[in-house]
Amino acid sequence: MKQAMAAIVKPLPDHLFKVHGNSAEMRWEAMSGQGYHTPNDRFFVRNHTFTPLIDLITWRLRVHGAGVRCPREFSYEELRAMPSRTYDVAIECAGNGRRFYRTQQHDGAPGTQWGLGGIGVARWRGVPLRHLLKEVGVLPDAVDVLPTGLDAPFEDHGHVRRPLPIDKAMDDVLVAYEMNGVPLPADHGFPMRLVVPGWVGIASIKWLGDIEVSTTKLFTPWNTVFYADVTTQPVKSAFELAWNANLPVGAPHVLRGRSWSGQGRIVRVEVSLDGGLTWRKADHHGQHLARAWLPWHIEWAPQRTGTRLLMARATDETGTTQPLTRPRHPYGYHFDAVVQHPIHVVNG
Ligand SMILES: Nc1nc2c(c(=O)[nH]1)N[C@H]1C(S)=C(S)[C@@H](COP(=O)(O)O)O[C@H]1N2
Ligand SMILES: [Mo]
Repeated sequence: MKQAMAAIVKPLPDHLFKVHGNSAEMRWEAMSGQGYHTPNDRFFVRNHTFTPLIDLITWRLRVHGAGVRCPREFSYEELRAMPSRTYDVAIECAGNGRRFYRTQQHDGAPGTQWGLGGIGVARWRGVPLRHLLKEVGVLPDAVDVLPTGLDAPFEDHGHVRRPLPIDKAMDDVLVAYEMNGVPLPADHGFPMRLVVPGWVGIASIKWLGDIEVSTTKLFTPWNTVFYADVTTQPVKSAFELAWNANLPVGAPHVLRGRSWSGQGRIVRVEVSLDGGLTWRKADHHGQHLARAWLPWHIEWAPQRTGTRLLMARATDETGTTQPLTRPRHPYGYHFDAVVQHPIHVVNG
């Protein structure tokens, strides 16, 4: 039987995902009852075109350019045999929360209308990019590192590729081949992807085929047009609840959520259950890692039925607190304002 080619390979059941064209947003209620990491079956997918199926036998990672002394190709086995590192790191789309420019601020931006589900935290294992660059003799005058994906060219812009400054490339970037203990799933970059902690998702190029190291600044549509001036992700928070969830009146509830920032560890989370009149400090549980997220909870026994707006705001270790509004952005990136999450308190 012939089937239409899907942009995403894994199943996208409606209770876990909201599909936006070639991409799929995680529903936040899908994190309820989960551990620290986002399971692979519910991790969001952001594809410029569609997930390619790559043959390991012929796949090679080519590392070359004026900034290296001995350019070469690496096979999958060669990379797997190198010393590996494991990082718990969030990947988040720069456009995560774009929808709220329109729904909360009445000044929308074009592009995928993500709610807050364009983020996930996984345990990534792979080879530090620094190690790979040393293997090919990275030169002191290297400036940029340009990873290119093997997925189909995007419109007339060529393959998805975005330069990374050499300092970041030599710092904490991973060439990852494992996600939460299994080989990278096709949709998340099999056989290898970059994982660039703290930075916008576009930096974490999937389906890596080529890495060029230059001795001059590089420019591609992904650092001049799309995602031009965005690097580090701002502070955000989400409740592990469905949009318009029903909560029984009178019963004690534990409201759970997570907060994150690309700039560092979350140090405080406050929740308002009355639309922003009063704020209470949330307690946190589980791991507390920089460049991933902080799970938190707060108890609440609503006494009246009706619709409420739940709000959570976090502060990170740089002292940045989520604002109530965010200045408009032409591409709708970096919506970090407090999100008003509607729920209905109903008779039990
Ligand atoms: N080759 C390639 N890499 C890519 C993309 C893409 O379309 N092609 N999308 C980028 C964007 S915009 C994001 S937000 C992340 C999403 O990673 P995920 O699909 O594993 O969640 O991958 C990035 N890497
Ligand atoms: Mo993205």
